[in-house]
Amino acid sequence: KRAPEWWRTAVVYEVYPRSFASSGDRSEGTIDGLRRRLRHIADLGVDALWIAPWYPSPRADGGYDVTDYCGIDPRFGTLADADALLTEAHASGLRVIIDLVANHTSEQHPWFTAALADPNAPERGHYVFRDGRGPDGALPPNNWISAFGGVAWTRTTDPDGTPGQWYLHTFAPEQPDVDWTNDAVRTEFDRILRFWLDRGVDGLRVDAAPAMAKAPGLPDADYSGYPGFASTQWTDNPHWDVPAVHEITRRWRTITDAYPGDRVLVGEAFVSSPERLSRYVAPGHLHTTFNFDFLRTAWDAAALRSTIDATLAAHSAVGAPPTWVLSSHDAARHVTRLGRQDTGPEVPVGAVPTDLALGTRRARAALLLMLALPGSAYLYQGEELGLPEVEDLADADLQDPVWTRSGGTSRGRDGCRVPLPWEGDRPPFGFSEGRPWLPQPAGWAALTAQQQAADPTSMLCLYREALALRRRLPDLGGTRLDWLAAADGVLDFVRDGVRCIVNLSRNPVELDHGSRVLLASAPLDHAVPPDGAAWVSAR
Ligand code: ISL
Repeated sequence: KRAPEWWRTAVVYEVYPRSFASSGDRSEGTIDGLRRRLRHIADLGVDALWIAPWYPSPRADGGYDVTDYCGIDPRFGTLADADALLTEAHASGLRVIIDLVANHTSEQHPWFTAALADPNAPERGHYVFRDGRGPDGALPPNNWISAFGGVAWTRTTDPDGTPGQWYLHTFAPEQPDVDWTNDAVRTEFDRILRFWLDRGVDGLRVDAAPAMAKAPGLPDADYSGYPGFASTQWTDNPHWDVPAVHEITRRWRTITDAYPGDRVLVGEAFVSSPERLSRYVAPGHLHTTFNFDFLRTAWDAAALRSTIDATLAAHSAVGAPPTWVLSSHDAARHVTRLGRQDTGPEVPVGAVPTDLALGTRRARAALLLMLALPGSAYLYQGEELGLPEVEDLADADLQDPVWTRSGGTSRGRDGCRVPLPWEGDRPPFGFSEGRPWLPQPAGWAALTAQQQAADPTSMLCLYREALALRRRLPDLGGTRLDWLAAADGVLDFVRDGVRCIVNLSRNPVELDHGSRVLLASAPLDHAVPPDGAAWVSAR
């Protein structure tokens, strides 16, 4: 009998390379810096790392605007550095997943430059160019809006200086959407996929997967009560999660599966429901996806249980592993989110006071919950240090397009992208020699990796212990989960020989006499305290 594929139970660590570790005299992360700190990831006990885009890019969207899909941004290093990283990661027992940004290119990609230079160039067909509506085509071709706010179309100027066609961009104007009905686009991305698989990557993360297909004819969207791109209520959207997207992924699956060694395609698909998510991992499509539902589920036992049950049901129906995510480079860090007492995830960070001690206790419990669930989990760099969202970055330091385009209504995503604190008692905390590209809070002296490694009660030590235990406990590797009867506000379930108790109520949960505790998020004293969790032997 064949062993289950590694990605069905893998814990994957997201590296945001600009903020992981620097080298030389740079103020931002490099591949060399990542290589030097690879031990940190290996010692954590994860199975793989996923590296956010490292390609040449003008960085209008932090690297998600690519000009050369088969190159490395010189600010990060060289292809030779990338090869060395792959070799060293593999030697340390770590697989490597890289990012595939296939919904759009940079506006500075040679295709787009050629498309702008000549309205009759074949490259126009690589993108979604349309004539405008109204007199002189002065209105956008339809009413679609961008994920970053504002109209999803930008008008071009023809080489002779007259106003020209409009092009579609689901994200920033610097990120024109490619047209996935165009054969040249499909062929080129086949080549890109093979380029990296040939180099030895273990997988690719498919960025913004739900954006890739658009409804034929590009009809106006119905935005009445518009709740946001991946809202649980918006299921019939002509430019997000359109069924034709699944034809693109089927093509890639054929390419990937022709390679030896269990290569994996991970979909980044923030969609309306677990059932819609499971369509991305139906047989013959992507192997697995990110499930963002914990990001929009309140710290509430009933809500979490219903998210878990719906996720398990939808994924088991298609034979794909459920996955779990608490943080990413797109969301406010969960220590901060969970530290907003009794508020749902929809409340913007900063709108209510944050209790970081509370958020930290809950984050510790949330880790034990996530790692006890069936399937695969994604960690985001810095969560193992319990880093909070940096909410007080100066306006002048903010770089994220969500901020620059929102007119100040959103602070953007820079607050979760602040460079990691490695060691020492003041910034840059061993991240770089000079001033880091985003300033680190002085208070992070207490949160450096070095400081925490020496403290058995630290977040870092909890992550290491939980991940080591998860590897040693085969019971956590299966797909079965049995709920036990529990008091209000308590999650209690068994995974064969391991029982997980998460206490979201205000009362302690007494443990049975003689219980063998395997790991706890907080000191126990015969009971799991409020906002605590424990793994207990069920044998
Ligand atoms: O924020 C989200 C989920 O937490 C989503 O709305 C997300 O922004 C969307 O699914 C796409 O994100 C990805 O592509 C973007 C890029 O800005 C993000 O950083 C990336 O993760 C465009 O390439």
